[in-house]
Amino acid sequence: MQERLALLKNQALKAIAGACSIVELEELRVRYLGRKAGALTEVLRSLKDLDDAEKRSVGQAANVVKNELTDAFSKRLADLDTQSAKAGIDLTLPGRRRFIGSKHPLTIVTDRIVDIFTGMGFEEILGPEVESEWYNFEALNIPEGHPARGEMFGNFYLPGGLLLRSHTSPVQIRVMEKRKPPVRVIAPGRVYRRDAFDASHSPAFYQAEGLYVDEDVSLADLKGTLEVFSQEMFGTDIRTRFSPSYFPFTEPSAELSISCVICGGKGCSVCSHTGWLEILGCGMVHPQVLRNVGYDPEKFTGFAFGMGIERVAMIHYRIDDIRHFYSNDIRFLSQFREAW
Ligand code: 2U9
Repeated sequence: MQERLALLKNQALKAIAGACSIVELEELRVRYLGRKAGALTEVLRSLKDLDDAEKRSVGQAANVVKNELTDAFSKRLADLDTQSAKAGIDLTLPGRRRFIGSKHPLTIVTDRIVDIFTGMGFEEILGPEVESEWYNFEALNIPEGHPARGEMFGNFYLPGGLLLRSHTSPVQIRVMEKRKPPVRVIAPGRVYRRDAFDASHSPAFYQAEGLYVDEDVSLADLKGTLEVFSQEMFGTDIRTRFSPSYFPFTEPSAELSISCVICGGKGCSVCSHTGWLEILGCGMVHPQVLRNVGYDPEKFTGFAFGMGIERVAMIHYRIDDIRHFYSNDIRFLSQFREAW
């Protein structure tokens, strides 16, 4: 037994002296001193089979070896540490973080918009990108012959009278057809228009549209909801302004502007020296739209709004060209973090 101990000790000391890394040293420590299957631990465990006198002498010797090895491990560890420090490696530093990718800025902003509205009781809904003329136009009070419906005017028609949706409004029509009020939904998604591809236009872009229909929904509800949205999205220091507008599917209609995030309202090139930035269109749902889905406009009223997500993202992140979003340049895309 004593011989076995001596052999084990010599083997271990040799191995410890030869260990070149902390990982290797730790493997050796487990092999010799490990609680479960360490070689020395096995010796100590086998003591129970010896008679009393042997138990005492071998036990003492084993403990001496254990202390010697423990000492040797600590010394070698300190040596390896010093070596690393001399080589300019600080083992106490946290490891390097790997770049695991980041969300697309439009995803970050879409998620944020949806979060703000779901926080106010809206439900996120999605729908098809290929639509019929009924859902994309007719139901929204955009009649046949209206300039907004033409192929020339900017729609992508497909064979069979279908088209790529030009806004996400058909998603809300589909929900209203299926449900009775109250309906309170937010519909984000991609839409298509035959537009130029320049600094501020793209033939495919993203929108988020909201709709709230119930008894007694008023213009005050619309203003309050969109003012809360503006402050949550752009900060509590911005001011808001509603100005009259026109859309076939809302009456009255309005555009919402915020005080310019660049100049604070003094006037600069970004806000064309007006001090204001338009961020969305909105209005009270046109009674004909309610009738088209079988709602009684004498009983129910509603408000709706729509915004271009790229525009919101460009204002928020101060991006001057919409084409950056689709360039797939990793140097651009990796700059964006969720800041909320
Ligand atoms: C239903 C009824 C009404 C959605 C609305 C706007 C005003 C609007 C534009 C913003 C910038 C489109 O991306 S953009 O070019 N949208 O100004 N959208 S009200 O109105 C609806 C929607 C659905 C059933």
